[in-house]
Amino acid sequence: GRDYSQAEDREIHAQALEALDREKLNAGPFIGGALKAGESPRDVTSPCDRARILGHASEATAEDVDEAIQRAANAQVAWDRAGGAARAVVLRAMGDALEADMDRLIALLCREAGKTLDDGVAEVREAADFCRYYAMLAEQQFGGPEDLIGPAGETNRLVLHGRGVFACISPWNFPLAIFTGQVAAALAAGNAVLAKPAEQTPLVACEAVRQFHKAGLDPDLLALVPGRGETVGAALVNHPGIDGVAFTGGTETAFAINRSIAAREGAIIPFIAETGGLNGMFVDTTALREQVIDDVITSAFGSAGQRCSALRILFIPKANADDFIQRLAGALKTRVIGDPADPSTDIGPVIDAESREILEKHVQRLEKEAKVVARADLPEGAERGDLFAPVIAEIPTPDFLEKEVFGPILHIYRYDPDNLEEVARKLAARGYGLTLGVHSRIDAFAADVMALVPAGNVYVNRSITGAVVGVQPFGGEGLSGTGPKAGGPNSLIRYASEKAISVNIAAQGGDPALLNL
Ligand code: UN1
Repeated sequence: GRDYSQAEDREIHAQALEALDREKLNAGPFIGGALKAGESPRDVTSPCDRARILGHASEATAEDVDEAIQRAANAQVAWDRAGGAARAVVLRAMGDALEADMDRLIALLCREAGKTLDDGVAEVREAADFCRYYAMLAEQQFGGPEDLIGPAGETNRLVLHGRGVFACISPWNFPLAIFTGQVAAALAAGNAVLAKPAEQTPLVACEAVRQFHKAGLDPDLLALVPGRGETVGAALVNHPGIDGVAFTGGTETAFAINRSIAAREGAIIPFIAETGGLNGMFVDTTALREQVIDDVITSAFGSAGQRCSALRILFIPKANADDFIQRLAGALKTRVIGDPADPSTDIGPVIDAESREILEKHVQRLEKEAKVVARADLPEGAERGDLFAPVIAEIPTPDFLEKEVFGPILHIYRYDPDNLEEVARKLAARGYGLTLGVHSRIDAFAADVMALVPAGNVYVNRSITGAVVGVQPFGGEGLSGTGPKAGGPNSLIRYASEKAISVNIAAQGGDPALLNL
């Protein structure tokens, strides 16, 4: 692996960016291994520099979706029957292919999604980890029937198999890792996939699909159908040939998909949603100050706050608040904001102008109804792209935020420890339940916070982002998602169906080997 703190490896990164800039990239409907013309072609530009045209992208048509579903359905039966061990071979090859192409993928993540070098490295590794982890689960859980204990004279077995064709709809904030993770999960469980990437990041998705095919996947088992949610997304979730939907993205979009699926005539299909969070971190007076500062800065401003796991509201006891706020403001000033192609950059751009404008509008509200206590400076030339100056603000009530604000804005609420329960209940009442941080050295404090605030992932005395596949299975409750968690032992269950097979062996002369299903 590379060590990008070393000059040689940084040089390789710079060369990969240059090489990518000389390429002309294309994304569009990618069906049966062929890139199609699609419709509504447009330029893909970089969030770091809107004048930089990375390539072109087109959208899938309704006919493209039909064709891809047809091919997927035909290919899926053999893929399912091949079993988990055969599927694991392809998924492992995909993990290796991603790692082998790491330099180019990091460059592409930087240009198309505005990822810093550290985030790019982490993202390629995470994508490869998903492939390998789900390969392992495919072998363990889809390796053949499990014998159940039943009456004499029959065999009873339970077997997991794919549901059919899955639609995987992924976000722009992890355009490689979440895209690959969803696809790998659906494939591992024996499904074929139509994947719709976020509108902002079609190029990296197209690259991932190419890698899957190169890794030995039958191209009919994975099609890319790029486009808008209102067109392609709607076509997918309403299509009678789609047997399940996996979605990661905003809570509002999840509501819309849920309604569409519920309204489908003659179909009941699973919906796997991983959505937003209104993530809090509760600090008490026993917490280690330096640790808190470090973890808050990482959790709130890492990846420009564009993670669903990111810290949104920090709860500090009022006795320590002034000191903490001053230190956090100082720490924010040390962050380097700018072009993510520069390895020393800590915070890159937000994804697009729309996102930047939503955040600026939120800052206006904070200026009026709350108190902005620190704002970072933007470097020269920031207007070329969508850089947004990170903010720390103090909010007057624990329920000041109604919903997720997706970007580098940290809200702080100073609480009275006597009112901890009331404060925590107000946060919980918003209905989200993704990540939760606790900084304390008192068991009872951590236990109280955990009992009061719903969360799928609780982090104690550490940062609340960067869940590692297989180590911290990731996903929320309530408005934050349906589960199962990504990168955990139960990840594949809802992508699969369970079949119980009972054979009367008395009818075959007591010989269980005759019909050994
Ligand atoms: C997301 O931001 O949509 O733990 C989910 C983390 C990541 C979050 C990914 N796995 O920070």
